[in-house]
Amino acid sequence: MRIDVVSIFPEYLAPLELSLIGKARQDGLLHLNVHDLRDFTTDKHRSVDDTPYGGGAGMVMKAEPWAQALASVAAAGEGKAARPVLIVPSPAGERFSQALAYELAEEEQLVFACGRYEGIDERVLEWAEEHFSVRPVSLGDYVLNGGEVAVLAMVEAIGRLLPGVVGNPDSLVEESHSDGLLEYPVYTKPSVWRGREVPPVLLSGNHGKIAQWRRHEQFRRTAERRPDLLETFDAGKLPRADRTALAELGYDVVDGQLRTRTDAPD
Ligand code: 6GU
Repeated sequence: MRIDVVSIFPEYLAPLELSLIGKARQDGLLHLNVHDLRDFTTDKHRSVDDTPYGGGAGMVMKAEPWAQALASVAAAGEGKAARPVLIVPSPAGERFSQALAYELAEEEQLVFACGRYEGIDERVLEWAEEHFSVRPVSLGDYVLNGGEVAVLAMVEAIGRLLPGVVGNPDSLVEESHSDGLLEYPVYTKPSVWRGREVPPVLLSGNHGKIAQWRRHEQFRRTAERRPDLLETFDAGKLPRADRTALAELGYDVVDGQLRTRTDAPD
C-alpha cells in the first residue's frame, strides 16, 4: 500500500517511523510519504491560509496549494491505483470505525489531507473528485486542532491490517470490535497479585469453558460500557451458549436483534 500525507506540520507524523508501522515501512509493506503543504505554495511568504468569505472566526486553508499538492501525489501514484482514496480528517466527516479500516486496507493508495484552522476551502474537495474518491472522516464527536493526530490513529488502524504487518494474524481476530463486541479481560502471571486472583476458569485447562467464559465477559463488558453496540449486533445465528449468556445479562434475541427484557413489546 502507498500512503501520502499532506500537512503543514510534517514533523507531527514522525511517530509513524516507530513500532509496527515503522517496521512495515522498513520491510517495504507500506510506502508512506509525508509532504509539506508549504512546498506547494508560490508566494514568498509560503502562505496557506486566508480569511473566510462571509466572515467569522479563524482562517481557511487556501485552495491552490492544496490542488498543487494533491495533483502531485495523485500523479506519483498514477498507474498503480486507479482512483486513490482521499481521506480528509474532519470532525464533520463520517465516523471512522474498524469496518472502515478494513475497507481502506484494501486500497492501493490512500492520501490524507490534514486541514488546520477552520478547514480547507470546500472547492478543493469538489475539484478532488476528478482524481480521487473523497472521504471526509472523523474519529469521533470532539474537536482536534488539525488532522495530524487523526491521521496517526487511522494509519495505525489501517496499517496493522495489511498482510504481514502484525506478526500473529490471530491477534486481529480476537480483538475488540472485530466481531462487533468489546474484548474480554486478559491476565498474566502471577496468578495472585496483591491478593487479587486470576479468574479460576482461566487456570482450569478446560478450553471449552474458557472460550465460553470469555464470550460471556465480552457480552457483559459490552452491555456495561457500550450498550449501543448491542443494539445493532447481529444476534441471528448465535449458538445456544451465547443466548444463555445474554439471557443472564437481561438480553433476549427477537428477530435476530437483541432486546433488553424491560423493553416493551411493540
Ligand atoms: Cl478526523 N479531525 C479533526 N480536526 N478533529 C477531529 C477529528 C478529525 N475527529 C474528531 N475530531
